[in-house]
Amino acid sequence: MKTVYILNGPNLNLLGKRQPDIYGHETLQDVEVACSKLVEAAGLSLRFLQSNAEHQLIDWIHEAREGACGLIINPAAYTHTSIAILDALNACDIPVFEVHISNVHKREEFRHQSYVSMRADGVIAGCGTQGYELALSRLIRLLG
Ligand code: CA2
Repeated sequence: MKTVYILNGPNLNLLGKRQPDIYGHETLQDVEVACSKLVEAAGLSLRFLQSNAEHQLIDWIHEAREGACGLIINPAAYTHTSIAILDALNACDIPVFEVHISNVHKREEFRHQSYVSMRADGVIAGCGTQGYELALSRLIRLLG
């Protein structure tokens, strides 16, 4: 069975527990449940992962490169800093989508820069946690 990877960067384990004005009330587990339903309905399997460590995210991107049919990533603050994550994504031939829960373009200037956008096939920002489902439905259509 083909596998979709959804990777989440630092502090996203706090989703739904802090700053609901910016990130909403849904937890990362709620997001995983919603994504699992879409993935299963498409006959695919899901690896939904979160880490606060840059090297762990890079190792998972390498894993996805070998065995996944698509990758969705919310790199969180590494979006704006990590050339290492960009390099890892550039080594992947699968479709890559970048998701941000908040509209980063409406926020501080340092959030306007994304290294990951230089590789992403699509970018979704400001749609709340629904952004993950939007990215997934685009990925599923591309794979169809
Ligand atoms: O909007 C997004 O999804 C971000 O990727 C979230 C990152 C931020 O650094 C990016 O600029 C935009 C922050 C993730 C931290 O998530 C939290 C969630 C709830 C409470 C505290 C942090």
